[in-house]
Amino acid sequence: MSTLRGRVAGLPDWDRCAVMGVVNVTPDSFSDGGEWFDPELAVKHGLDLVAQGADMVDVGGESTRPGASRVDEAEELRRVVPVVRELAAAGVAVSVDTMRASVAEQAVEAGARLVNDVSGGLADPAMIPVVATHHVPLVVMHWRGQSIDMNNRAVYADVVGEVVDELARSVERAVAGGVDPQRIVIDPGLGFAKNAGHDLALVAHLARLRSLGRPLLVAASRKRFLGRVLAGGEGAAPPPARERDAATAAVSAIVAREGAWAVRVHEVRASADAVRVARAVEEAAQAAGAPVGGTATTTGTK
Ligand code: PMM
Repeated sequence: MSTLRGRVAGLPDWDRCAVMGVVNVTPDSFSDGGEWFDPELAVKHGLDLVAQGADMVDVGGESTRPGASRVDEAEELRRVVPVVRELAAAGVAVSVDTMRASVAEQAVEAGARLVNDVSGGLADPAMIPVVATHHVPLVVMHWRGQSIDMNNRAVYADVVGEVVDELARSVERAVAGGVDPQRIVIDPGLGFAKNAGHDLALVAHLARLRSLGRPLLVAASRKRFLGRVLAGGEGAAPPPARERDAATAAVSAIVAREGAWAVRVHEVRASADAVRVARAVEEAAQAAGAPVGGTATTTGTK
């Protein structure tokens, strides 16, 4: 199964789907805006996420919620770099969530081991050269433009096919710019220029994304499509973002079983359990001679 999941050069080889915990050092993220805006609280939160089972911690200083406008560069640097430095010094595998090459570069110099660019290198022409020069792994997410008007770009004839093709082009651009293909992770970008139906279709067809041959990160945590699934009826209000953690863990179990390399989540504990259950089921399925679903008996006890 690890062949399904793949490996990312420069990062540990976890024997299951990895869990990336989110620390948003922002006042306005849709899911946890304001909670970890203070750098000390952000560092403490990152350490708590590791204690709860996170394999990596993703630190971001710019909200990408639909309609968000950009934060300026100096402010993003001020928010992100000190938090990355402290977490990395504490031995945490830190990822930096940024579309800016300058932020990626300073974060890597402060100890970040992975650059998570939701634009897949499209927002800042200097991003690919920075990642290539520093030999760090890069998350290439499917992206069609900045958050301010991305919902207008949620138009697809075949969402899975178009996301696969567009991601393939972003990966080619990164490789042509000198990024080691063995260090590239792909991500369908759930909720980015996508409606709930698009997101569900992508989760349902992860195998087609995996056909690109790169490890896959899935970031469903607390997103709108889960709110829609949980709304419970025509016209009913979706539960708020913070009440979508059980649904998030359900997605973590499903995508781990489908060979995702990692999940990116705000609430770590339940997803850390989910990926371990998925791993145990995977091992049972692989055990010699054991058909999935167990052997048939007529007198089974529970
Ligand atoms: N989504 C958000 C932020 N960063 N990074 C990746 N790779 N994939 C995503 O889908 C993604 C991301 C949305 O904001 P949040 O931090 O509030 O979840």
